[in-house]
Amino acid sequence: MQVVFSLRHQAHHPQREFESSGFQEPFERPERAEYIREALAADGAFEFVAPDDWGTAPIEAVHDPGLVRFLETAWADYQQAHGPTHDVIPDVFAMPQLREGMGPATEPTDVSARLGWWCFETTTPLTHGTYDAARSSVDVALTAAGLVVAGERASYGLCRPPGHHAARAVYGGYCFFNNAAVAAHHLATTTSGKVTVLDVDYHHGNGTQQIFYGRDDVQFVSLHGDTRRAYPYLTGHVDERGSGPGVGATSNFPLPEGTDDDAYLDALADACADIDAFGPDIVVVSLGLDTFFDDPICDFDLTADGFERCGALVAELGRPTVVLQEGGYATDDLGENARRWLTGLSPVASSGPG
Ligand code: Q9C
Ligand code: ZN
Repeated sequence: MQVVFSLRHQAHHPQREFESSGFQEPFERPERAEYIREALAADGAFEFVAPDDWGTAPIEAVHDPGLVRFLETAWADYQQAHGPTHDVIPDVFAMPQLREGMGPATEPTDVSARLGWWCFETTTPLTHGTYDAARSSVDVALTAAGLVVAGERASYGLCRPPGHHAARAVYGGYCFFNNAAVAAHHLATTTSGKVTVLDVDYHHGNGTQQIFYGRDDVQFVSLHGDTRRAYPYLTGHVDERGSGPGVGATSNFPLPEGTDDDAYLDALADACADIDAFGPDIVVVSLGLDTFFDDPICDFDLTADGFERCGALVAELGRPTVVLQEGGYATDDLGENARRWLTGLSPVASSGPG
């Protein structure tokens, strides 16, 4: 299987993230991608390729161009106004309730105020190299998508930073651009086929759901920690099924604390039944490995064996599949967990090159 990877992800390396009770070491750090790269490089079944440069047009096809412009310039603007700093985190969020009854706000001009306009939470710092890394992560996703268009049965984009929490006009949750959504939109519009995004990250893919909620050409199916107890809290409930022409093209499977391999695979089989009913031409998997029993910020109980079974079940859909990396914070096990999931998807690849 071909693996798309770029060292440019390393340009995004926040020093700390802010959570309600204070600053902590970032969970989303460069070693995550490096450990996955090492584990796949040590297995002869995987072949590495560099991403192409796709520019900003495919990003602006799903995101507000204002968000792209902001991420391109905000770090430098902030340094000029308030620097030097390493990380930049918003302090005032543009909550619509603030102007209730007064009409909507417009984008502020002050850079600190713009941070709270384009970002929804505090664990996603902007740094000197964030824009560059986020752009390269999208390039990785689009290049992996291109491999499947060119005839590969499966490909893997080792995206970092992740993407699925980024909505059309707001970033957060360690995500800046929604790699899976950019790739799925690109696939749906350039192949005029139907595309499913299957999101198996522990956290609900609120951004991807939001981007495709009203559409019938891209299905969104997610398994996740029930958002009555888990981040991002505001989306991911079973009654969210899509809107307008998209009604029925969104499916959510919220799961309880302690969900183990067998329980997860049962839910994944139900998700796959919804995918079969939709009948996509291509599947994009948002692969979070934070469902692992030893993940430091999540509460599921999956094992490496379970990940291989998940990959094998997705292979049974029998459709070309683009796998894109999302979360996963048990850094020491991340490489092996990714390798096992991909081996389950593509067992043929393990028995020889190509
Ligand atoms: N107390 C991804 O896995 N912190 N993002 C939540 C809840 C943010 C996860 C804190 C978690 C973001 C891609
Ligand atoms: Zn996650």
